[in-house]
Amino acid sequence: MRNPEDELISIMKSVGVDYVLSLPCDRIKNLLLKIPSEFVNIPLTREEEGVGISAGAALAGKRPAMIIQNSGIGNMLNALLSLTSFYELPLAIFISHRGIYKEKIAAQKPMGNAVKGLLKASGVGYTVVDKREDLARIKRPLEMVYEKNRIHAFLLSPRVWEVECANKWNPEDEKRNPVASRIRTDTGRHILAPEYTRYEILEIISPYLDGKLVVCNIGIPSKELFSIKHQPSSFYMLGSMGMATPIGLGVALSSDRKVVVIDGDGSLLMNPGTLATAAHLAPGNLTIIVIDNGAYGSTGSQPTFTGSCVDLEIVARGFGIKNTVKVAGKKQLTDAVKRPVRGLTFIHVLALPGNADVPNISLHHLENKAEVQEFLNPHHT
Ligand SMILES: Cc1ncc(C[n+]2csc(CCOP(=O)(O)OP(=O)(O)O)c2C)c(N)n1
Repeated sequence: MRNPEDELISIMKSVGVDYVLSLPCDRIKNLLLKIPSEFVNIPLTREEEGVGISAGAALAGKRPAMIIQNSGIGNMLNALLSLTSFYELPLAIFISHRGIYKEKIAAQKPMGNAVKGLLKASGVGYTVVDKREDLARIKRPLEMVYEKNRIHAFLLSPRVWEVECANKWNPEDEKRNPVASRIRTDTGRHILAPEYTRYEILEIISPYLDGKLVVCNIGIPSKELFSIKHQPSSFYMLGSMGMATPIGLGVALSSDRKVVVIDGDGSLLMNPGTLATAAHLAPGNLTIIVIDNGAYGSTGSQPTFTGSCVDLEIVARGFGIKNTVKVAGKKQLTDAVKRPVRGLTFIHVLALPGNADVPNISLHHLENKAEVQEFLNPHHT
C-alpha cells in the first residue's frame, strides 16, 4: 500500500496542480519534504502572501494549491475573500487541521475548533479528510476548483498520516531540507558563521534574563527556555506565530521594566512590519533577540529565507532600528546581552538548526499570565 503522502501527491498531480505554496506545520513535515521534487514549490513567509501569489499564478493559467496549518487561515481570510473569491480565481487549500486529534498543545484548539465555522461563514467549501481512506474522496472537489474557479479547503486530520505505511519522521530527515549557506558577512566587515544551536544560545543568555520581562517565541524555543530556566517574568507563546515582538513592544511601551523578546527568523519574517512600529516608537527598555537558525525549527527545520537571501540585522536597520548587532560566538553573544540597555536594541544571533529533546511546558497558560502580570504590576492582579 502506498503511503498517504504519495497518495495525496498523486491525486494532486492527476488533477494538474502545478504550483504548491507552503508554510509548514509539524504534522505534515513528511509531506512537505516530498513537495519540491513534485511541483513548483513556493515556500511562504506568511500564509496571506500565498493567496496573492496563487492569484497571480492563476491569472497566468496555473493551478495553484496551498499546504498550510489551519492557523494560517486566520492570516489569509481577507485576501481569500476580497481577492480569490471576488475575482473567481481557483485555489485549493490543504489544511493540516490541528487541535482536533491527539492535540498536546492547548493553544491549537481555538483555531482548530473555529476553522470549519470560519470557512462556512466565508462561503468556502471544504472536505473533511479524517482518515487515510478519506483521501479517495478529494479528487472530485479538487477538479471542481479548477473547472469552476472556486476555492475549496481540505481539512486533513493528523490521523491521516498515522497509518502503518506512512513515512515515519526521523530527526535525521531534517538534514534532507536544503539548508543554504549559513556563513554571513556583517555588512562586509566580518565573516560570521553560526556556532551554537538555539538551546545552547538560550543556555548562554539565560543568566542575563534575570529581572527582565521575557517574551519567548512560539514552539520549541519556549519549551527549551522553560526547561533551561523558568522565571515568573517569562511569557511563553504557545500560539499566535509572529506575535513575539509585538507582545514585547506592547509591554515595553506600557511598563518601566526591561523587556527582552526572544524571536525566531521564521516568525519575524511572518510579520516584519512590527520592526517599523518598534523603530518608530523606539521604547528604550526593549531588546529584540532573534535566534536565526535559518529554518522553521519547530516544524521540521524547513528552510527560511535567512539562509538564502535575507539578513535580518540589515532588515532591522532598514526599518530604522539604530542599535543593531550581529553575533555568533559566545563572547560576542554575552557582550551583546550584558551591555546596559540604552535604547531599542536588536541582537541578531546566527544559530545552527536543531532542537533539544525537551518536554512540553508544564505551567498552565493562565498561571503563566498571572505570574507575568504580578511581575509587571505587583499586587494589582
Ligand atoms: C500562522 C501559523 N502558521 C504556521 C504555524 C506553525 N508553526 C509553529 S512554530 C513554526 C516555526 C517558527 O519558526 P521560527 O520562528 O524560525 O522559530 P524556530 O522554531 O526555528 O526557533 C511554525 C511554522 C503557526 N503556528 N501559525
